Amino acid sequence: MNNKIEIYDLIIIGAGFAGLYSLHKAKLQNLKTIVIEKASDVGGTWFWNRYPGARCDVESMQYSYQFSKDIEEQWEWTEQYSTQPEILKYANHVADKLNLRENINFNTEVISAHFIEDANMWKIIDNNNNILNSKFCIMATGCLSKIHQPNFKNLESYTGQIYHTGEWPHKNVNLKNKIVGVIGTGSSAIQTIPEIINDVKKLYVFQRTPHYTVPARNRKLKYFGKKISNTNKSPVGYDTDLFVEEIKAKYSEFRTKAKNSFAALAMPINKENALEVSEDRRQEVYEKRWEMGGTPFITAFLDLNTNRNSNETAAEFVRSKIQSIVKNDKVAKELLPNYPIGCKRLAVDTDYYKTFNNPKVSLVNIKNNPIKEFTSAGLIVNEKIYNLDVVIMATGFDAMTGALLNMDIRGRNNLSLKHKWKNGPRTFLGLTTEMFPNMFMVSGPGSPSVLTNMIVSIEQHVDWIFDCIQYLKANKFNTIEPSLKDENSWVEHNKSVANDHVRSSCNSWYLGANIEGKPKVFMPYVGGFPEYVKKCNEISKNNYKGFILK
Ligand code: NA7
Repeated sequence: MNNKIEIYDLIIIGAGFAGLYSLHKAKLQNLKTIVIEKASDVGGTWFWNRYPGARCDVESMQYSYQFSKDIEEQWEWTEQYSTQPEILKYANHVADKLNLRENINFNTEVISAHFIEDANMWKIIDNNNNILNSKFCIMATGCLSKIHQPNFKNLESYTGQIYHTGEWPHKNVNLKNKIVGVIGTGSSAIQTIPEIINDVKKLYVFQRTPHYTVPARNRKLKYFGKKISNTNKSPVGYDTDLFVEEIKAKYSEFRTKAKNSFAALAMPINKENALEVSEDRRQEVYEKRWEMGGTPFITAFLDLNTNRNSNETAAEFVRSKIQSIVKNDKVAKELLPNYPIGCKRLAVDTDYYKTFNNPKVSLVNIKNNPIKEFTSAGLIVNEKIYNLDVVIMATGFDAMTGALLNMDIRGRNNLSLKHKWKNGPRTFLGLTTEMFPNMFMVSGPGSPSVLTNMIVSIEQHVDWIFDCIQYLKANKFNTIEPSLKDENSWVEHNKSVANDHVRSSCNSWYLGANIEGKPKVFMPYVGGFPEYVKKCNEISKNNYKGFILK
């Protein structure tokens, strides 16, 4: 046991986009800070999710930091939707440019974080038994960072290779001429499957629930190669050529537009309601969105998220597309989702449905006949044995709370976060939780986070946290934590906005429904980014009303 105790102003857990920006802000405020990161390098989700075809579903020109004009100007994205390697390169570029690595402990995992009341300090113990003390603690642990590995019977007896998309190895995985099974058909599987089909000898796709996905229609970004001072062209380029200089010339206007939109994402909005237009008009709009590609499909009409009958028209349109793309009627039928579109996060793909026309692919419906068990050579479904050289688990994450509850976090009175959240997460603004003073979460449950462009949400959270730390210092307060009353009303407000929303109408990871035994609580705030920011700003402007400052 190493008893050396280091004392910091701030400890940040995680070196993904939230951790990196937090560290940058901490350095600007001259706070003695250390970041603890489990991985061997920066990047968070983009460090781990390096499976074939991994790509962001938010446009690159939007999925990037805006706090530094320099970085914004210099960095050159190459595609409309960036690949995982390019995003990781960007994270590395930011870390290098801002000189962040010297304050990051890589290959280190936090085991526990306990608030020591007498000293008003967080005591953190890592996997090397190092003890670190700190006044403030920022959990930049990510929303999709603890993988979900279902506990399949006899999994340990399987002698083939197993890879989880969320912990894909750094070495090249050779799938050439292999018989491969993919378990799960969420976004990760939807990106992986078309990417590996040419290599494999045979691909079995084990599907429990069909997912909706729309074509990305990803393209290379174009460069004029010259600086443009102004332009009238809309920077939202889903259905036009994308010239980077034109976007950059209007970048701040573009970013403001995004921040004022529901998902902190600038995308084309149609103000019509789906059932208030003619059938012809509806089809015309859906066709155009389908051709345009990407998540703007879900903003084809204003009421798709709020009116189930309207939503059904969009769902039916996608079903008809599936049936027209997939040639085998039986397979097409198995691929049809039967719940509201957008309830599970809408995926964007390149040739996903088309891949099912390839004779190498077999779709295995495991809805009513789950995987019974693994054998040494494969797995059994409905008494049929599938021999597999490789199994790809595309089974998702213990989202939003998984990484936090994986650590032994204790607040005042030795209260554990696990205990406090036993019936679901409870936060004030998704930033803080009562009984855990000076502990901040970036994009925590109860904030818009995963329902928005994550980087915009991250910057907003980090800015709010550092304004708060500055305020505490300037006003000589030692601690901040939310009042129980205000936390309760935030939790109730979250519940009420989620109640009738389409997002909470099916079993999704937003609801914790993918993890056995996890309380079913809709975790992200679904009231929209602008509304949320307004609330956060009101609170800070009112001397942190709703918080107890000591
Ligand atoms: P998702 O979207 O949670 O998908 C996981 C998939 O794995 C989904 O199809 C699940 O079926 C399936 N799954 C999970 N557990 C099992 C078991 N026990 N048996 C069979 N199938 C199972 O994770 P992704 O990694 O694809 O995407 C996560 C997010 O990353 C995504 O939303 C984007 O934001 C990026 P189910 O639907 O639960 O029936």
